[in-house]
Amino acid sequence: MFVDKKTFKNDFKKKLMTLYAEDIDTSSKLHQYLALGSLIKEYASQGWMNTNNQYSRQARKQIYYFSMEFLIGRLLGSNILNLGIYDICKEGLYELNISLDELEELENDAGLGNGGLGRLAACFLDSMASLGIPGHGCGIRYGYGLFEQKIVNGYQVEIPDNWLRDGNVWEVRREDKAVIVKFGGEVTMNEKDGRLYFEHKNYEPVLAVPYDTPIIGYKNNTVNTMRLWSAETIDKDFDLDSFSKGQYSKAVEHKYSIESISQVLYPDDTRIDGKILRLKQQYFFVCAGLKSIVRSYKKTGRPMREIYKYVQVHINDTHPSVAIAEFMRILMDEELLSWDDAWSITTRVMAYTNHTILAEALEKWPIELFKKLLPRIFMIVSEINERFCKEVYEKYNDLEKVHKMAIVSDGFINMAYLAIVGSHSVNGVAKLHTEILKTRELHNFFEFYPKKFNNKTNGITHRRWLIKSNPNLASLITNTIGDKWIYSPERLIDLLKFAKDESFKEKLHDIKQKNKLKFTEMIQRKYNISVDPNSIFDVQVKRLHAYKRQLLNVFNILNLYYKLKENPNLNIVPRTFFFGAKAAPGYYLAKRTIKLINTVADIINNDSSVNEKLKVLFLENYSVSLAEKIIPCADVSEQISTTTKEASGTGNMKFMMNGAITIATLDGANVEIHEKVGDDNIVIFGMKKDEVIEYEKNKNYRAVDFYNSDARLKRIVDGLINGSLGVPKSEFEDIYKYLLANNDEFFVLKDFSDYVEAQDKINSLYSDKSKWLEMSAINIAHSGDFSSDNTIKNYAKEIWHIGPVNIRLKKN
Ligand code: 26Q
Repeated sequence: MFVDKKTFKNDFKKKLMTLYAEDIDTSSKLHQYLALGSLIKEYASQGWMNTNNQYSRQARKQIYYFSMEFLIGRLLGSNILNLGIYDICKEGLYELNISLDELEELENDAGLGNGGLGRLAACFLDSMASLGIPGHGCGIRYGYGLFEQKIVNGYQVEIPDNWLRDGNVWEVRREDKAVIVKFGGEVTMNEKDGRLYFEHKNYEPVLAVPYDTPIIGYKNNTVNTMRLWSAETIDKDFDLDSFSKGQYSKAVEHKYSIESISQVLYPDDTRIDGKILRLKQQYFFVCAGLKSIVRSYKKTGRPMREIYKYVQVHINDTHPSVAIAEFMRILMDEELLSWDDAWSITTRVMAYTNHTILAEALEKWPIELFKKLLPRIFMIVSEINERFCKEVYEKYNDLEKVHKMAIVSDGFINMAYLAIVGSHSVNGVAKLHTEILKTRELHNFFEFYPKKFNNKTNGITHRRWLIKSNPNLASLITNTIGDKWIYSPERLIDLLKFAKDESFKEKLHDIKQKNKLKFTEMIQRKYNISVDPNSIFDVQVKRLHAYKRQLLNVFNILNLYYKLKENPNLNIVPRTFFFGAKAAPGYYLAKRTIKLINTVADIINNDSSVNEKLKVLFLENYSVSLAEKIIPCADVSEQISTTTKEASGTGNMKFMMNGAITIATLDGANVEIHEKVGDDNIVIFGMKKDEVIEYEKNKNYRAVDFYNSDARLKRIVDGLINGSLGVPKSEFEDIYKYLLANNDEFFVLKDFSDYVEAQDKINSLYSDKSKWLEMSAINIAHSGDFSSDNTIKNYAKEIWHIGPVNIRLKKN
């Protein structure tokens, strides 16, 4: 899109006036933000219409990315960037005495996700639009996103995230496109002319209203759509029946019970508890999404049996996997296709990505609960199961195998198995992860369907995570190698030639320092803590989970602290350890770990004998917008999960792209980062995959042996319960027990010594500034391969079989 500065300024002033009857001098910052957002959406609307028109005119295959989570973050800055008018807006506003940065800060993050999986969905939307791929998001418009985290006295406190309180300038409510979703009731079966008909009676209807958000491609006129569904009562305000009988509270209760379906995001990404509301959420958006897809497909007048040529539904983990049975229902009950035809179409339409191998995160639904809420869908799942079991039996003649692979077994429906059986593609999210799925977790299925399985290593959008969040680095890169990398991020590799160029490295250094300085000023203002911008910024930001091993990080810090106490002249580069992490509200151990980090931070930061060299900061409320600030400052990226447990990780890629050096286990995508940059440009430590697997198989790990044989560890672990941390002895007793009595599930004690050594190595590498900057440059150079553009190209080519559509600029 094109607009000149003068027009932009006028448009902006006019918006302020038409929306609020205000001018620049009388308007609040919030009104200025809202007016700007509304103007930017208007600028995008022509492209949005063109894109939609062109997609339907040309009958192009559409991808629908079904996800319970879209962790979009803020849109103002990235929308302006993608429209290609960032400088115009920034300068224009500046001339009006307004800071664009400041307005961007007023936007509430759309925190409609827990972490990696939700953020991946957001990066994918950005990449699909930017590559001109007709791909859209389909999900839930939660009234409340992931909770806001406050730290009170070192503990996490959760506050509801009322992200819509100031309105949402980006969305458009499309009441005209609402559909009805049916829950509960009974299904009766009738036969007519040799065909079975199913009638769903006494169900509870819920109105699903879509809200559309434009997803703007980078300077390519493409504007795709993220459609999020909101649950409402059919009778708009109240249950009119109860209302007219004077049963007011019943009427209101009914309204709230319906609306609760899209009210909150489940804040847990680890242990699954089979709550009926969660299943309601899943079926709610899946059913609504598929209805709207089928409706728009039917408008093209093409026969239903060809829909697989024009529609791909991608299932983001098992959460939307009821889509398989729901699509079967539509094709059979509504479109009157036979089972075999419906099945062949469904499996060609659906594709599934697996994001986890942790057993406790695999979704299973109790049959009784499922059947009651979704009676017809249950019948279909049962039929899919029976037919599949028969196939397995025919192939292997082995009932035990059938039992192991059954979709419905031991009282539960195994959603991963349903997703595999009902899709034409099953992918893992990093090479190692896919390998583990194939050889272990899903081995039986891999043997049965070898061709379905494939790997698609995750990626991140370099537009948000480099161009937008680290503009000075982006400029330096462009000044050094030209701007081809912006459209072809793999061209970042051209930077390799400059990895030994002193003048380039000096500039790289200056940019990092500037970012760090800006961040420390913010910390000073907000928390009144002074941080040395010349210290090493060592950052671990991600969800808090035992397998991610924030504990290991804390133990190294305590070790360093004790060493410094013993020898205050210890020659180390000053270091600041940053943590950012939300714990699931019911995850007790994770919450204790937050308290531990804050307790250690308090001790260290208030000990003047060490705090010139060592500081620890827990950053409250880690979120997409905070990530955009901290990642460009990082010198060291902590990716220290127990090997085999982190499916991929995506934070690791963001840090690398911003020039941090990674300290890592060979887990998830760290393996591929290591492959690219080589031994000299990453610091690897810890157990290897086979070692973890061996220990788990033989059950012969003894945490207590490591505790007994390493005096440093003993001191640290004992410190948890002997009062030396200045808190009641009971405070960290459960962490202590978890490590010793419960045998340290994630091998923190085992990897401790190796990790300390790796951290020493970081210290000495950093001391050689020139070498460090060379490593940093090499990491940036290789990071282009981890752009989600690359990932999406692979999905498009190998799973969706689709190419880009060139959206023409057309003015109406
Ligand atoms: C499921 C049922 C009930 C309640 C919650 C859930 C639930 C919600 C979210 C289960 C899992 C999640 C999120 C998982 C997740 O974020 N996984 C991460 O996905 C990233 C993208 O592929 C990977 O990089 C990470 O390694 C992986 O942990």
